[in-house]
Amino acid sequence: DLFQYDPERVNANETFFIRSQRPFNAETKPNLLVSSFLTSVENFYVRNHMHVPVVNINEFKLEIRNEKSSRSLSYDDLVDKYKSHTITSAVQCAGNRRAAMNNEHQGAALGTQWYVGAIGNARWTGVKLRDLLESFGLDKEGKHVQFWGLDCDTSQRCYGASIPMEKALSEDVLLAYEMNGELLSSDHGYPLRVIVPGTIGARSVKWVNRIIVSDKEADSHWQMSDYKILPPSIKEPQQADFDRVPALQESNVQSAICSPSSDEDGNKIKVLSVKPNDKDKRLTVKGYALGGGGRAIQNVQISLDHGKTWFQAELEQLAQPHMRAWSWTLWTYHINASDIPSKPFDIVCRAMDTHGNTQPDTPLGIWNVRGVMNNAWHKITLQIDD
Ligand code: MTE
Ligand code: MO
Repeated sequence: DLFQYDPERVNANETFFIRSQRPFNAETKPNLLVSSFLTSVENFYVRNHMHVPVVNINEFKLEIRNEKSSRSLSYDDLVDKYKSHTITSAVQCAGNRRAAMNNEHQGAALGTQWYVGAIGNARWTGVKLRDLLESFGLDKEGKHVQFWGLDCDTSQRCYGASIPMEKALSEDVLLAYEMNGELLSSDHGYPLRVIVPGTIGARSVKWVNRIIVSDKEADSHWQMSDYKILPPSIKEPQQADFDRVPALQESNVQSAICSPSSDEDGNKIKVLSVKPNDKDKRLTVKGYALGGGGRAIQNVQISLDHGKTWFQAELEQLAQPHMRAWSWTLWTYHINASDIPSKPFDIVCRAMDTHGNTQPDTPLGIWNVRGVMNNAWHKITLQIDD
């Protein structure tokens, strides 16, 4: 039983919408996402493609190699010999918001049916990948850096992914051993994981124990035949010529409404009944936004008339260096009671980054059969209780 070392997940049903148990896939309930700027370890979504591997830290070795040479480091070597670096970064699955990509015209978006919670924001501490590559003289030795995890299936195929060397040598790509100041939990990659900020979650390989510098991308399923935007004519992934489509790397501009929300499975919510906050008869709306690729969020806008007119939300964000805005932005907007229709009505949100990139109004124009990179305006439907 490969899953025998999966951790016990206390209160998982209160925290998450659980999409599958084996492997464990669970997204954070929306109201919890906006309850704090940093997502706690307990509340952070989990996306596992296989079981959680068990690691004996005294035997753990990180192998670093190219075609010519191979070296390895113990966990203590890594932690003691290299300078530590901390960043605040969101991690978002490229499949976040996939459920909203299913439509009657183009068909199903295949994969885990995530609502808006396959994202979290944390402080990550570790070693710069650049420092490691430079110390082994591997920084000029290949076009890609591959990461391989300890989670392998019965035929010894392990989770793996790669990023371009240029990204690997950039300031903030980490081999992280801490999340929010604690050692990594087993679901989030103990003892070591990659954090590739600004990039889809799939490249932030957990339980990493092999780093390979190569002129080739990782030949894993997840690099080659998944996490790609297939053309809309492809209705079944089996028909696809994956070699002609590039592997996704950078995230795109994203935002979602997280409060009000319901405890019911987010995907099925049609109308939410809410009471305006009593005192001043306002309705407070909250959510997150993320620029992707290190681009900062410039604004988040709310519309009550499907995008004819917009209101500007207040932003909570970190001061981050130019093109290194890895953290998410949280936002708040108070709707005045006088602006709230009495019948059920929709609220939509959309964000714009500092480059003017913004979100498409519907998923129709970005539909793809694997349902990745859905960043259409997020909409919730509300009914005000009297
Ligand atoms: N790394 C390994 N070894 N195995 C995995 O299944 N899933 C990837 C990535 N790294 C995965 C992995 C995907 S698709 C995502 S979105 C993120 O981890 C999720 O990270 P989290 O579970 O810490 O939120
Ligand atoms: Mo993912």
